[in-house]
Amino acid sequence: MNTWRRNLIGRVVQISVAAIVLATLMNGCRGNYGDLNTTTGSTRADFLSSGRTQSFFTAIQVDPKSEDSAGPQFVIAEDLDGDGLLDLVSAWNQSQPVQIHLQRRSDSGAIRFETVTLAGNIPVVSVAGLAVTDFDQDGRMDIAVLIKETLLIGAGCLGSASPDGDSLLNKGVILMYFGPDDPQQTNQALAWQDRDVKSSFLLGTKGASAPPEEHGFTTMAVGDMDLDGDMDIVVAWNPACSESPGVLLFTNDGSGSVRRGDWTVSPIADPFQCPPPCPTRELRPN
Ligand SMILES: [Ca+2]
Ligand SMILES: [Ca+2]
Ligand SMILES: [Ca+2]
Repeated sequence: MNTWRRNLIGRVVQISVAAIVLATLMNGCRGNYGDLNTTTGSTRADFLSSGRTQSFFTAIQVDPKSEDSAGPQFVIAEDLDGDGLLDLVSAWNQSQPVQIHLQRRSDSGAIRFETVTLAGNIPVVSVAGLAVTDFDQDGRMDIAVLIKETLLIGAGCLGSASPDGDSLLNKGVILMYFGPDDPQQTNQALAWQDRDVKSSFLLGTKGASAPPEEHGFTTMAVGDMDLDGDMDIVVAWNPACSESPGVLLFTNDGSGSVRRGDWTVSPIADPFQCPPPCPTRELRPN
């Protein structure tokens, strides 16, 4: 047998062995997911009944199943009650726009969540953002939800009188919930104090049917933008007033003004639309 034929046979044997080993490993690693959705009698059980998924993760439903008709839009993990266990906050397209899910542990370490729904005085159709931080600097976590569409009328342009807008447009606002002084009352809905950011009652384009990523308020970020020690809010806004910029900065004068809802709103200058002298921006090809 010549050399090239021996090499060919050797390579075929190597490939065959590798294929057998790979097939064996794949078969051994493949899970049986046939029972993820099972029917017992007249009861159909989905994967939430067993917790099994087609992955390495086990699933549990955090919010009560009876509450999930509106569908959560945003969720954030934060320790709300200071017990060292991460809790969850979710935002929903409904007039009770915020749910807090407090993590509890059994003696054996099993995780469950105690859900509390936070309502407000504003009718809510859809939400566009969620943030959790200590806005009023009292050491307790607070919640801000960016509401894309309320049933209230806001201002069409910055600095204009409110209400002055078209009822068919998005009517947004930032709604805040201040955490209770006593951590033991975190699971008491009435212990959370709600307050709207007055200057955020603003109109955007399109109506309530617009998706969250389009028209009116579309997203929100939080940080100490002016470095004065308190948290500020930045939102993206597709305004009804075509001359208004689309990114707004909300700053405050400290705890008292935050609690009253008195925030100062400032547009972030658009270098393509502002009058001279404008911030410069160089456009260069990559
Ligand atoms: Ca906690
Ligand atoms: Ca606080
Ligand atoms: Ca600040």
